[in-house]
Parts: sequence; structure tokens; C-alpha cells
Amino acid sequence: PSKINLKDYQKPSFDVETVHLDIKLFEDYAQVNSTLKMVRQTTGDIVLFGESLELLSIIMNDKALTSEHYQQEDGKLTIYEAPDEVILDIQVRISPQTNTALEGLYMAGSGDDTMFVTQCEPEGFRKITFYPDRPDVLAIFTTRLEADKRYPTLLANGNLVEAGEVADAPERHYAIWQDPTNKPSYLFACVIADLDVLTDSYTTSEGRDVLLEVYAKSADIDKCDVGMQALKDAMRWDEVNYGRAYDLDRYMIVAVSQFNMGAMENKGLNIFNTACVLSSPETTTDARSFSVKAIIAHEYFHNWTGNRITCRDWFQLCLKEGFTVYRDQSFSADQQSSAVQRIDDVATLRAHQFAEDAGPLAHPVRPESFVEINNFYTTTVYEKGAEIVRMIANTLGPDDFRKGTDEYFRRYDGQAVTVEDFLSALSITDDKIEDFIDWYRQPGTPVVSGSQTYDSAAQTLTITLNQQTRHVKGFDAPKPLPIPVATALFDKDSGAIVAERMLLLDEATQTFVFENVASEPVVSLLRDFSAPVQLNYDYQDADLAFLLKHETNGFNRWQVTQMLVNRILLQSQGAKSSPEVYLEALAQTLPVLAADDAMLAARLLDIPSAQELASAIPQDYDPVLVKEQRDGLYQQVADKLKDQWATLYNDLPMQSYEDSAQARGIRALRNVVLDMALTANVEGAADWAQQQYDHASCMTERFGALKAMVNHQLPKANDYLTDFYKRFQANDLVIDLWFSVQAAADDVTPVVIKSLIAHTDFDWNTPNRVRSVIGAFSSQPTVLWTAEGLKMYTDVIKKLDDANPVLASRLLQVLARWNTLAEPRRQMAHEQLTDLRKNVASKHVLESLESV
Ligand code: HT7
Ligand code: ZN
Repeated sequence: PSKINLKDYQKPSFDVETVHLDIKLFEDYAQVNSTLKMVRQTTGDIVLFGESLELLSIIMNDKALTSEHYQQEDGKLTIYEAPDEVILDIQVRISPQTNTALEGLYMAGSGDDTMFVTQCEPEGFRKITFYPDRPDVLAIFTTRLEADKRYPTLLANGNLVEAGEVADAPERHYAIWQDPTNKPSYLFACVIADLDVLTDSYTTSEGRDVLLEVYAKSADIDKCDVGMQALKDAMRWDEVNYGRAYDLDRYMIVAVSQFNMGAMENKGLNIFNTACVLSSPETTTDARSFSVKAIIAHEYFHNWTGNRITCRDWFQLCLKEGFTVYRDQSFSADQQSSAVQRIDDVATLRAHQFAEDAGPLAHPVRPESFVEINNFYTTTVYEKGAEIVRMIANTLGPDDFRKGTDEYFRRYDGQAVTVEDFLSALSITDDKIEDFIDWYRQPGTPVVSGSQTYDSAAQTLTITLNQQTRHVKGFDAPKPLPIPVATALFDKDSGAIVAERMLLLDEATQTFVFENVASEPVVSLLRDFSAPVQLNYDYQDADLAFLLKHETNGFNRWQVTQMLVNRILLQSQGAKSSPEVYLEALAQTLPVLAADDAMLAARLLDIPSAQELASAIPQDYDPVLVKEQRDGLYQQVADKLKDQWATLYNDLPMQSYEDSAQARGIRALRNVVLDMALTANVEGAADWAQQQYDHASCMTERFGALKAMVNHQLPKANDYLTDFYKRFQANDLVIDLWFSVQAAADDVTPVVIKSLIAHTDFDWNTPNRVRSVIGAFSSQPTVLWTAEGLKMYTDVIKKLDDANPVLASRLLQVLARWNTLAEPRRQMAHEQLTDLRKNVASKHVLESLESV
């Protein structure tokens, strides 16, 4: 498959001023008629994209075109010799009923329970009709939808201008929607369904009354309040923090159970995976519910960062995604403890993005070439992209960052722009900000190493830092990047901070001198994770234990525990710590913290996942060894505090459900303590689990208990799994949990996975269900990286390759680090992946296998 390069970008020859789209849905096809008003911008032919379309006719300025006027090849329709102003009428037929790829217009559900929805980002609109389907072509859309009255809900972007019955077809009806804002085709959406709606309203800071609607199946409409509240919170937050108000009279959210990703920010008509919008205490864990709020906010924030200012081309994806993730993380930090928010964001970054940057699929935050853009909705583009914006925001400080974002919105509103445009607006108060462009261009995670010397006579502390980034094949030799290193010096006697500075490391090696330092301090570096780098500092274990006690913010304390754990677990990588200091420091800290900040206490017990540890092992990764070491340390922690688990558990009594940060913290810690107690074989802990399940006030308690029972293989685990299934049989999202707890169980085998796949509730056409089994299974590297595990996993990819290549390719990413495995697993993986390559056809999967 051919590559598309950033350097080849060319402006479109024609702009589209208006689009009239008429979609008529019938029993086994849809007829799509479009009228485009196009105006020439530069020389060249009209280029329209189209895939899986049956072309019925094209009329240009009232003249029917025949094959001598245009050429159709490789998904492109090129019309020759077009005049400067053109009205194109295009008629096509599509088949949403058989569209399993979930791009374009597709049918979700089955039997009597179906609905039709669209997914157009990045290149799905071309599966609805021929169109210049690229983000730099902005147009005004009018959409007419027509369908059987069995589907009473007819929605599209913008405002409803007309609705009624279809003449001569009393069983059919129609609706016409008009979107007053100029938008690229990837933000088009429509829905044809039978849904209930939860309604509310919001008055913007500019005085606009906005109708808010969340659409869901009638059985789910009672799970929409959390999302609705989050939407209103997000609207207010964007006004206060970025001065951005909503610009239409209506904001709609639609819940769909078959969806490739989390949610989609279509203008005024967001479409959401049910898993990312529905929430109720009985059916949704706290963690999930919290992410529902974050995703609602994320999609809402796109209205300014993505929709009103969009991307010139798909290479600029991080322009909207990195900035919007930064915005949703900041929003979430205002909704809970900001330390815990930062912990969770950094843990995700380290586990997934650092792994990606260390492997063969490493790419810059702004890639320079791709075969299939769907493969670049990655953690590098999203999460590392957000970290760059965070570094810029912290370098500027809140006032200048706000001046910069105000300038960005002022300058580029209504346009399709680039990362350079973004940096140029943000640098109005400080032109050094433009230097951050290299972060967008260079792949690989920088490693910052350092040491300190103290001169007691001069009373100076000198910190020497250097940076190194691995040279990723196919890219230029890495350059030093601007790395903000937030630093504090702690007095060893009092534990107080004696100096605080943001060091800017922007050369390969640099020294930083602190004057008037009365005695050698303990240095805390990269506070709040001020840059997305790996840090190797010349610490003694005692220094880290000291910091765990004295660091002033929760994130930094957690970071210290993670450094200690990494030094214990990554011995084979030259790490050098024994567990005693860590265990002792934890034993002292935990009981105090548990009473003070339960959520933070729960996080302090985190031990990085096997995947995260693996990402720090550049070669000869042995999954069995890593798991043994990880489990061994977990056991040591459990044993060390064995006498305390009962007290801790009992001090966290179950109460009636409450959705406060404190109550969520208590529930999180209780689940961690329960698991620890079972690990340490504390007497009676199995009963605690059963009691917790039986008397649960919410899903966090019930599922926490079930998971502990399954992972510790308690004799009653199967009975409880059966009970859980029976209780929640009617709720797909809870049944996803039921599948995932078994597929991710510590003792899972390929046989168990096969039996889950054979279950009557398993469905290859529902990505949530596939992920609940296959995705969950991939979290067990010791089973995944076996001949049988790999065979099963690659067979799944083969199966999905044709039906849903986006999903197939995303699942495949997990195998990307096969080449770092120790033999014989490496060879085994190579064979399976080579075989896979011979048996797949989609460019999505083929591109992901390029390095095999
Ligand atoms: N902008 C969206 C990214 C996206 C997507 C969403 C749902 C299904 C397919 C998709 N392809 C790309 C989601 C977001 O980042 O907000
Ligand atoms: Zn997004």
C-alpha cells in the first residue's frame, strides 16, 4: 500500500461552499443524493473520494457526466476540465445494513433492535458519498433524512428546520437539519433510530439558551444523568478557563452500543460508545463513571479545539487531540484530587505511550507519513501530544498561556491549521515556545540522567543533567529537546523546601547551580512529571524514602514509590535496590495516609503493570520472569503489612452510596486492601469478599469483590460469577465486565478464552465485546506470549481483518514489541506474525506489520 507524506501536502483545487445531502434509508440499502456547490481555488481537477459506493449518476452544471469526463481509480473520482464554479449532483447507493467496519453510515444492533449511525472521522464520509473528504475543505451542510416511521428519531448536525410525512408513503417520514457553521466532512453525523431522550438546558456566558439532549435506548435512559451533568460542568469550565462559549442552540449526544472507539465530536451531534456515556452506581464502576465525565468533557472541548479550529491535514491530528486531552485532563483535575488525576494520567502515559515509543511502531507526535491514518490515533498523538501542551502551559505560566490560547482562537477561528500555527499563537509572549516544535517531530522517549555535587565551603549545589533519546530507524539523529525539569531542594534535617526552580534542560548536558545552600539537600526532580521523560538520577534509596515522607504533593510522593519499585524490579536493567527501604517506607506512610486521603493511599500501593515494566526492557524481555518478580514484590508488600489489613479494611466500612471524592477514595482503597489481604492469606479475607459482594451498594464494591474472588481463585468464585451474570444479563456493559474479569484473570488459559468466545453472548460485531475478551486477555503477557496464546490472538486479527480492519489493527498493536522478547518466544512470535501477514489484506493491518 502507498504512503502519504506530509511534505506532499497541496491545497485543494476546489472549495465546497454548500452541501445538500439527502439520505433515504430503505430496508436493505440507502440512497444518497448530494448537491455540492464548488468554487475553484487553484488550478487542477476536481478530486472526490469515494469507497464502497455504487455510483448511479453525476451531473455537473445540469449536464450528465459520462466516463469520458471523469476517471474512477483507487477510491478517487477525478473530474476533468471543470469550470470555476460548479454545481455537482451526485447519486449513489450504499449498504449500511452490511457495513461491519463501522465507518460511514452503518447499522448497529440486530433483529428488531437496530439503529443507523455515522462515523466519519477520519475518512468515513467517503463511504456515504463522493466528496472532497479532507479536513481542509469546510462547507455549510443541509441534511434531509428519510426513513420508515419505525425509526422515529432522525438527527443530523445543527438545527432542525423541517419535519413531516413523506407524500405517497404514509409509513415514512423525514427531517431536514441545517448546520450554520462551516465544517469539514469528518464532523458530519446523522442518526436514524428509535431512542428516548433526556433533556436539559444551559445558558451560556453569552446569553445563548442551549437545548441539551442525551439520546439512548429506553432501557438506558436512566443512566444518562451523570453524562448530562458532566456536559453542563464542561460547558461552564470552558467559559471560565478558556473564555469559550458554545455556539449553537442545540447540543445532542447519542449512545450507540457498536462503536470502534470511545466517542466522536461531530458538530452539535456527538456520538458515543454506550460504555463512554452511560453511568449508574449499580452498573458502573467509579473509575468508569469518572472516565464517562472526562470523555463527555473531551468531546465538548473539541467544539473549539478541533471543530471551530480544525486540522489542515491528518498529520496535524495532535493539534486537536493533544490540546483537547490536555484540556480534559485539566478539567478532571478540577473535579477530584489533582494529584490523583496526575498520577492516573502519568501511569497511562508510562504504561502505553512509553511502550509505543520504545517499540517498532514509534512515531513522532506529528507523523510525517502514513499508509492508513486510522493507525495513528495513538497514545503518542493523544497523550504525548497533551504532555507537550502541558510543558508549554507550565513554561508560560497561567496568564501567558491564556494570552496565547486567546490569540490562537482569535487568529484561527473558522480555519484548518497546523501545529506551527498553534505554536506561533502561543509564543506571543515568549518566542522560545516555538522551540517545542522538535517535540512534535522527534520520536522516542528522552532519558534524562543526572547527579549532584555539593560544595560545603561555597555553599553551592550543582546539578548536572544530560538528555539522550534513542535514534529511531528512519528518522534524523535525535536533537536535544527543551525539557522543563521542575526541581525542589529539601533540607535533610527539617524536611522543608529550601529552593524551588524550573530548570530548562535544552542542551545535551547542562549544569545548574543553586547558591546559598547551607547543607547538602535531597533533590526532588521532575515534580508533577514536568516532562514526558524517563529519569535516572543518582539517588540513594534513603533519599527516596525521605522524599516519600517529605514531598509536599501527592503526585511527587507516588512518583517516589514508583522509582523505588522500578529500582527493585528492573535489576536486570542495572537497577539497584532491595525492597526493604520501600517496604518500610510504605508501612510507615500507608496507615496515616489511609485516614487522610484514601484515594492517594490506594495509588501508593500501585506496582507498575507487566506491560509498563516490559517497556523499560529494550531486549531479552522474559514475561515469565517479569511476572514472577512483580508478583513476588506484591506478595512482599502484602506480607509486610499483613497485620494491618484487617484494621485498614474495617476502618473503611461500607456505607450507602455517595458520589463524592472521599467516598470514591474509600471504595478504591477498600478494594486494594481486600486484594492485599487475600494475597497475604489473612484469615477471614475470603468472607470479607463475599460480604462485600452480597451487601454492595454499587458496582465498584460488587465488581471489586468479584475480581478479587476470581483472581485469588476462591472456591466460591464460580458461584459468584454465575450470580453476577444472572443479575446483569440484560445489561451489555456489565456483561462486558463479566467477560473481562474472566479473560484477564491471573490463571487464564487459551482454553478459557476459547470458551468465552464460544459463549452465546459473545459477538464479533460488537467491538466492546471483542475488547472485553481479547483486549482483556492481552493484559496477561505470560499467556499471550506462548505458541497457543499467539496463535489464538493472531487468528482473531485474521478474522477481523476484513470485517473491521480498524479494530483488527488496534488489537494488533499489543504485539508490536515482539522483537524485544527473549528467545525462544521471539522466534515464535515472528513465525506467527509472518503467517498473519500472509493472511490479511487490509492496509490497516499490513501497515502495523511493516516491521515484522
Ligand atoms: N476524534 C475522535 C477520534 C476517532 C474516532 C472516534 C470514534 C470512532 C472512530 C474514530 N476514529 C477517530 C475521538 C476523539 O478523540 O475525541
Ligand atoms: Zn479527541
